[in-house]
Amino acid sequence: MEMKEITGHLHPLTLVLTDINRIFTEMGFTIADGPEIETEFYNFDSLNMPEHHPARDMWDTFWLKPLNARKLLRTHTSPVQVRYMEAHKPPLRIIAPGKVFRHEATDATHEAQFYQLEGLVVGENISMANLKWTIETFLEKLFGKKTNLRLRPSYFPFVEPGVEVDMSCFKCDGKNPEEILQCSVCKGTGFVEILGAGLVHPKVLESSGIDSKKFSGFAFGCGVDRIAMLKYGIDDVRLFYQGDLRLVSQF
Ligand code: 2NL
Repeated sequence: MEMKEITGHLHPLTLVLTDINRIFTEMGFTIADGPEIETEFYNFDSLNMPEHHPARDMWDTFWLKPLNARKLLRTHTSPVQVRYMEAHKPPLRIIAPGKVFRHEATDATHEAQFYQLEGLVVGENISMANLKWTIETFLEKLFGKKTNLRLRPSYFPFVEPGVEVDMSCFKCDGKNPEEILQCSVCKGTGFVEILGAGLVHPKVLESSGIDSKKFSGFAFGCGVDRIAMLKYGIDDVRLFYQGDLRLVSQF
């Protein structure tokens, strides 16, 4: 008689989120959470994006009715970190993993609902060096091997300076030119884009009641779905949300 699959499986996003929580807990971070329905203040204003700020257009937002209540589905988990800064004195080390929402069309690399991981460290003399070491250590633990980072200047309204971080490809290592060209993960570049980060903008610290003359901090954000796709070689983000057991039973 044919044996039917009877064992349960954890969803690949659950596997990655569990890994992330374990790694950061080991590094002394606290896991923070907060509401998925947010106010305009926590999702935008407190993050140095007042009304009519052009950078708001970077996030296509689901506004909730009635529109004059100014409530929305959070477009990132940064509001969780803002709420945490309001409620706690530095030094602090937190991550904020959770579901976020974008009002945009779906394709192989975009979903209207997905998971984001944000992280925040605030203390005295926190620098880009602390940011780089923390990201390096996290990625090494997550992908199981040492990676080299490449920081490129970029813009996010809530940090200054802002960077985009690439990691050397965990599949081909970005070393052997022959191998890199055929690599299915980095598509011949030797690096993969993994997250955005920077030093917390003084206005963001001040708006949560932290003295920006005394304290500084770094923050980062990345897509958990994107990390899971890279790690497990999945080419369409929509597969995570279709409930098809043929996907889940492979993990
Ligand atoms: C990206 C970029 C980023 C942050 C997120 C952050 C949060 C607070 C203060 C300052 Cl409370 N910054 N988060 C900073 C830089 C980049 O995410 O591309 N995410 C997918």
